[in-house]
Amino acid sequence: MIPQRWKEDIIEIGRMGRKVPQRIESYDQLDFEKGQYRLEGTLACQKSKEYVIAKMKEAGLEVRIDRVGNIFARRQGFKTSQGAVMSGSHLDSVLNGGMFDGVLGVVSALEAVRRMNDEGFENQRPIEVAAFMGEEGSAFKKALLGSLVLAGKMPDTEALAICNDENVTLAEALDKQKLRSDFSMELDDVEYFIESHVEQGPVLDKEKMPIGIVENITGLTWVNATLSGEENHAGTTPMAARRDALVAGAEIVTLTNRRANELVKSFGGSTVATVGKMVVKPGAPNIVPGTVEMGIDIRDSNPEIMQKLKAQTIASIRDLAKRHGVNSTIEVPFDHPPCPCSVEVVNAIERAAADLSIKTIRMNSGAGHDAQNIAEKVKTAMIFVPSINGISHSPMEWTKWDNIENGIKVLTQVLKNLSRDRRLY
Ligand code: HGY
Ligand code: MN
Ligand code: MN
Repeated sequence: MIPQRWKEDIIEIGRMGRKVPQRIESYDQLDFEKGQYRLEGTLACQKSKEYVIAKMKEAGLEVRIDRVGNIFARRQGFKTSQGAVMSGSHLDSVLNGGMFDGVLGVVSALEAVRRMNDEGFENQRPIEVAAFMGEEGSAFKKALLGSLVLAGKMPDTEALAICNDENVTLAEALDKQKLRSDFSMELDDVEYFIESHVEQGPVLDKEKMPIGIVENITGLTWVNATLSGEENHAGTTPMAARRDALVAGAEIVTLTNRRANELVKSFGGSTVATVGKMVVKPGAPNIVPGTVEMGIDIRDSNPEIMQKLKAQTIASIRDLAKRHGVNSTIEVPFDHPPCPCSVEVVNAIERAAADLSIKTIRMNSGAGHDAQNIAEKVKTAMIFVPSINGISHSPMEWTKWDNIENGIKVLTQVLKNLSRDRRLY
């Protein structure tokens, strides 16, 4: 029997995130046209945050929002001097994204606290439920932005000045939504962090395993390039006289893909590279493309290989642009190193699942997460639940309700264990 409370939260936030708000409650209702558009700064994202804040208050939590819009909700412990136990994820989505990515982690943490309320559990360490701002980088250009500032890796003033495609700064967007304040959360006051998340990959679903415990989170970096050639008439411009930005761009795509495959072949590792964005301007068949804007996503759990591929990609962009007579400007909006998780927290999750007779495997994460920023200062690990066919960043993203219930059970147990006095644990 699946408790309705958290399921309703996920369905309701998913409803708000669709261009045409509509409830989807089962896998067979999924539709490629009905993805999530909860980009940071949009009305859909604002509504999902307001919904979650209301639920946090209903659960008796003390809600605070920091300078860059990270939301924290605290269940006071009776040993407030001890470091808190924090759990959460993000509410923003990618373009046409799935309804579980991020939302599952926020709702699972909220539900864990509601279950503690139901049974009158008394936590010694304070417990914080967190919803981090702008994890996807789909609006304000840098992924994991809210947790990057929280971890002290970027000044809040720099983040607040970043503009979205409508040239609205993050500060303006958050002020308009009344979703930021002067509160600041100090990670020094946090002892443990656990992020629950859909796996977004095929391992758990293929192995029919209910829970994954993340030991390592991949490194990820983006290389954004603008190639500027010369718009011209497709009929009258001789081939030899062209400065075609797209021909250069197309070679960069195939070279990047080939290099990543070669690295996987030689090192058998987790190297991935994707040219996920390619905007051709002006974009008509009878005009030689003058400008191409590319976004390249490069990842590896081995930092040396990731840096090597990033450097090779940057060098190739410059070289191929030159060869095709086009100019190139390159920007690296962020570079998040791979992150080993805390052995203590991994063990704590494993023990909690074993106490509940729920099977687990240890694994790596090919997706980036706020947890990798928090881990810079806090003992951190992640709980994964299966993604059907490993699909994510797609409207076809789905996780079975009973798998989510398993994840919530394990999260609740490990948060209770960690929030007791360390001597009991
Ligand atoms: O891109 C990622 O890996 C994450 O979903 N932001
Ligand atoms: Mn994502
Ligand atoms: Mn996510």
